[in-house]
Amino acid sequence: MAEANKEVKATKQVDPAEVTIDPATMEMLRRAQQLKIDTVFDRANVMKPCAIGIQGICCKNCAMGPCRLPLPKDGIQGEDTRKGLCGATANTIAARNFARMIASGCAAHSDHGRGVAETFLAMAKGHAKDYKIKDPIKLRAIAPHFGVATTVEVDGRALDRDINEIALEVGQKAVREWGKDHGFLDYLKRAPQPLQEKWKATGVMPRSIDREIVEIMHRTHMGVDQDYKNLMKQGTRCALADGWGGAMMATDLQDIMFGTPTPLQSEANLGIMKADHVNIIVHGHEPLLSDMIVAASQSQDLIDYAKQQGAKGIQLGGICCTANEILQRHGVPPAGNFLQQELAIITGACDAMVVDVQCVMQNLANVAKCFHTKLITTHPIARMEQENVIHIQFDERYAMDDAKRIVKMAIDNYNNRRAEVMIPQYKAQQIAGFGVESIRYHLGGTFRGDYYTLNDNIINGRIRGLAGIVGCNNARTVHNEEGITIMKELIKNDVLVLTTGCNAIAAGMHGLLTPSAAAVYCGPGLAEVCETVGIPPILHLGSCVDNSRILLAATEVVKAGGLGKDITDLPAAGSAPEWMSEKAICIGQYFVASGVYTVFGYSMPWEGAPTFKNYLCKDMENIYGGMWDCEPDPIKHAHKIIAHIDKKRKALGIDKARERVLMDMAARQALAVE
Ligand code: SF4
Ligand code: MSK
Repeated sequence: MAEANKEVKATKQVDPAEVTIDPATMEMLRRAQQLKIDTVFDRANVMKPCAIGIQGICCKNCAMGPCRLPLPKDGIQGEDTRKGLCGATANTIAARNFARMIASGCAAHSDHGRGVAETFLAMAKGHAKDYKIKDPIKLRAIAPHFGVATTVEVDGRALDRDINEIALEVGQKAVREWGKDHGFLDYLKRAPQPLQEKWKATGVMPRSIDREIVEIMHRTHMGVDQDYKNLMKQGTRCALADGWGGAMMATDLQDIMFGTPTPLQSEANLGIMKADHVNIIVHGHEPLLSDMIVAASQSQDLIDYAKQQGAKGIQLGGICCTANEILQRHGVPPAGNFLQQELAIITGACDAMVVDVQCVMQNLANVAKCFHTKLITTHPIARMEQENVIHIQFDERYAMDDAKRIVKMAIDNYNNRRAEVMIPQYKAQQIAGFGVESIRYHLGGTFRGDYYTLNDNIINGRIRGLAGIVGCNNARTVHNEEGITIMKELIKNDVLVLTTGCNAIAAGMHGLLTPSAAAVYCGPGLAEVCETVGIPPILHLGSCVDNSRILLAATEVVKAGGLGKDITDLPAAGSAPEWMSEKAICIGQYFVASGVYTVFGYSMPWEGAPTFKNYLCKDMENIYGGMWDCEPDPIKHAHKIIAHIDKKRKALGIDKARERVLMDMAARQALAVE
């Protein structure tokens, strides 16, 4: 371990108990400190954020800058006269920065989606032999959204069309959505009609995914769009191209190729790693390779090979959204969320960490150097400069071969462990794998699977409302604390929570994703529903791109009736308590533009531009029905959501508690007579 001391610069150490609420994370941080290996927690302690950048008012869009526009100490008195060298106002600068975050977030999700669509098309053409149509029912269900027929008329009869023909046409149409040269994105038609009308009237219907991203980059170049409202109009169009475009297609096509999730049992946290197994951690976002690694690690030849090397088997685990992808479809347990990625290596038991794209910290390479861990990058657009990193470029034409090569490399590394193995013995049980389809089944029952039962329970007040609590960890906040506190407060107040991303992993780690959590943490109404149908009070809906599932679940609630005509009418809200990624800003904007009140935690890059902030947090409600907010205090955060839900319940006329009457036979007969 002398190498650790040499390679990694020690920094000002944090108190592990002050930076996380998770005991496994605390244990590994203590170990890291003993070994003098710095982690993101220490680095956050040493490097403070720029006081101007954090407020959104630093512009570096041309070489005359960076121009910084700090707020005067006594606030804005009278006219706001701050301006950059070119004259750009604080509003312009903050809006340009915000729009660029949206563009980056949309690009990340949607380029992921493009990769999936291209692989889907290659599969349909027979060029990617290891991928199959695992869910033909879902393929038939989504084909009409692309205008692809699922039946063919023969002798006046409508017969089912060949599934491979449908796949080919869907793949071709899907790939074109990134660069189509006329019209609007096909999937926009899936939104409730009033929402589509709103988008048309306000001119924010996305045309093609790439175009909306490119147009943001053009508009935010020096000397182009200098009106914060017009900039945010394009920001909205781009965000919608993600939520109702690239991300939604990624989810659908992944479900078709890898299986639509159904609830399954698993575990979560670093304690899922096993000292006597070959441990492989997959990390990033795209399931194209990780799904193959699941299959490879379950293949008998590789299990036998692992045993020949002295291991008892192969333990696969995940970090970040790749973890969510293989959890929801295969039950592979997450080893942790974003802030735990370095810690998985510090266990000394990680034989290989395989990364693809997004949320992968470059410091993994420095940490891996201190252990035997093979750090393997797999994506051509995401490589690392450090020499100890191995690059195995994944090729979907030889997907299983690549996956097997990687798993074998991990097995070969098992006997190279050189540090003492210290796996924190903390993990929790969880049920994950919910989706639009399984909510219908679980809350609707076997015989009349639908959203009516969910709506009934919202109308009768057992469920007060719905909250989508999503997003990351952020080293500027206490790991998992905000998300967990908010979710507990919401379910205590009978709000059913839908979760994705690293927040979903946090919920699993802290034991909130089991049906039995209902009796412990929920208010009486939500507890009764959860216990009756056997669901957790917090439903794990997958990865970052799967926030599209939340949009579609909300659309199903609208369709089922009784709760208004549009998503904005629902007693529902969105939140990203510990956000850090630009993708979160993009998600937030498509939630807002879909009519959802959306609260973020930590801090938002609008504080230095009060007029721009007011536009996002107040005026947008008049345009889209949804608006932004920021609240770092988790209890206040939860109660802002609850207050919004109550406001919507009142508008729907379902705010009065209805007396529940247990009816006897005579009372029921009297009702029938009426
Ligand atoms: Fe400064 Fe304007 Fe250049 Fe931005 S675009 S760096 S505000 S001169
Ligand atoms: S991985 S974007 S830290 S949720 Fe999707 Fe987690 Fe946020 Fe990355």
